[in-house]
This record gives sequence, structure tokens and C-alpha cells, in this order.
Amino acid sequence: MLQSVIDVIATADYMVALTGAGISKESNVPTFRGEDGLWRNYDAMELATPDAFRRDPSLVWEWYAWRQGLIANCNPNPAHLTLVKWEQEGILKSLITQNVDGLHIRAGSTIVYEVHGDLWALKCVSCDYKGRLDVPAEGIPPCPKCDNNLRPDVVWFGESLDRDTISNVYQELEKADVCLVIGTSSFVQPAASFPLIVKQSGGLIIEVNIERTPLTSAVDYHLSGKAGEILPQLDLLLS
Ligand code: BV8
Ligand code: ZN
Repeated sequence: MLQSVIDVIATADYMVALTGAGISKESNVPTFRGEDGLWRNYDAMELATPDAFRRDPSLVWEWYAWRQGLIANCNPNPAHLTLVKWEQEGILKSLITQNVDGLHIRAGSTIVYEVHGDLWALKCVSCDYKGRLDVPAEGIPPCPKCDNNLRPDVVWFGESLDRDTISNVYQELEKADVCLVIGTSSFVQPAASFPLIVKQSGGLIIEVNIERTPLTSAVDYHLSGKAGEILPQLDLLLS
């Protein structure tokens, strides 16, 4: 099976990757739904919403500041680095990530679509101010333009994804003949349906995950194991 995956990757015209929290697990970034997905017994789903922020902005900011502190000490792992190498070798044409940890960009990937935003990015709840933190937030950052609350510039549940990013992503998916799906529970929409767009136009799906997911029954190849081990292994066999 590994050999046929190698052949698919080696002969792909336009391979794109879709990644989730699992690709950052070996960088010690907690995943969303695994055993480490909880914070002070809150479920991420309860906190990553506009209602939670309206109700208790300081609690939500405490959660984001905690994650920023965590991620500031995390580094890209061999899975991120393999995708950088494949972009440089022209094997990987673009990278669509649900992660907000910024590790793909820190690893050196340049064609990256962060469909759920960026943990360090800020936007104002009322004016058009946008900014960035380079250290974890302390309390609720105030808007320098209008003094209202700043919020993390990420996509919360119930919020739509950025229009331009999404139209670029759909263009990539239409061009793709192979979709490499790495470390996602394929649960959150609309990202979970991205690989199916590639399949619908006759493309192939390769899934790398430590467990089966709702996508597994639709994939052409399911490689079971850790992304940080499987991706470098595939790269070795490719060269
Ligand atoms: C929207 C940013 C509508 C915040 C996140 C049907 C259609 C459309 C929408 C919906 C729908 N049904 C329900 C919805 C609503 C909702 C949704 O999908 N709910 C789910 C729970 C059912 N979707 C939305 O609200 C989206 N918005 O659709 O808007 C709309 C349309 C028009 C106008 C207005 C509104 C917005 C969703 C974005 C939410 N934001 N994050 C933040 O991060 O703080 S999502 C969050 O989950 C993260 O981004 C995360 O990346 C993402 C997905 O999770 P995963 O990345 O998959 O991580 P997870 O922990 O779940 O899984 C880890 C996987 O890795 C596991 O499979 C594990 O086995 C594997 N793994 C672990 N270790 C390893 C490994 N694999 C390999 N190696 C390892 N070592
Ligand atoms: Zn403002």
C-alpha cells in the first residue's frame, strides 16, 4: 500500500494538503478533541464562539492567552518540515490548514491558506482595526483606534470563513488531483468537505491519521500512524 501511495504522490499533477490539529500533536500543541483538548474543563466548542466572547470576553481571552503561551514554546515537527520540502520540490502545490498555531508558516511553507485564522492575529469588535500580538495577551486588549475590545482574529463556530480565502481554497481544490489529509478529525465543516470536492472531480484522497475518521470510508488510502513519522517515511521512499 505504501508503494501505491508513493506512486500517487510521485505522479500527481496537482497535490494539495489539508491539515488539522493532529499534525501539530508532535509539536506538543494540544488537539481540539483529544484527551488534551480541554482547558479548565471547558470544551473548546463552548469557548470558540461569538456568544462566549460576548458573555465573558476575559474568560475567552484567558483561554487564547493560555494557548498563545503554549504555542510560543512549540516548534514545527518533521511532518511540517516534510510539507515545506515538498512545496520546494514542487510536489505539494498548496497547503490548506484548519490550525491557527502558525507552525506551517514558521516551518517555512509559503503557499498556506489558514482557513480558521491565526492565533496571534487581532481584530476589533467594532471598527476595522486589525493587528497582531507577539506575546500572549494580558486581559482583554483594547483597540488603539476606538478603545473597544479586540478579539482573536480567528473563525469561531457559527462564523463564516473569510470569503477571499475560501474562494482561493475552492480554486485550489478544483485544480487538485490528489488531496493529502493529515491529522484532522474531519468533523468541522466546511473544511471536512474539502477533500470530497477533490474526489468529486475524480481526484484521490490520502488520509494520514492515528485513527479512522468520518472521512476514512471515502478515502483511497488511509495511512494509520503519527504524521511526524509517516510523512518523513514517505519522503524517504519518494527520493
Ligand atoms: C460555518 C478556530 C456557517 C478557533 C475552529 C454544516 C455545514 C456548515 C457548517 C456546519 C455544518 N454543521 C455544523 C456546522 C457548524 C460548525 C461545525 O462544523 N460544527 C461541527 C462541530 C459539527 N461550523 C462552523 O461553525 C464553521 N462556520 O460553517 O459558518 C455560516 C455560513 C455562512 C454564514 C454564516 C455562517 C466555522 C468552523 C470553524 C471553527 N473554528 N477553530 C480556534 O482554533 O480557537 S475549528 C477547530 O476545530 C480548530 O480550527 C481545529 O483545527 C478544527 C478541526 O479540528 P481538527 O483540526 O480536526 O482537530 P481535532 O482535535 O478535532 O482532531 C485531531 C485529529 O488528529 C484527530 O483525528 C486525531 O486522531 C488526529 N491525530 C492526533 N494525533 C495525531 C493525529 N494524526 C496524525 N498524527 C498524530 N500524531
Ligand atoms: Zn476599534
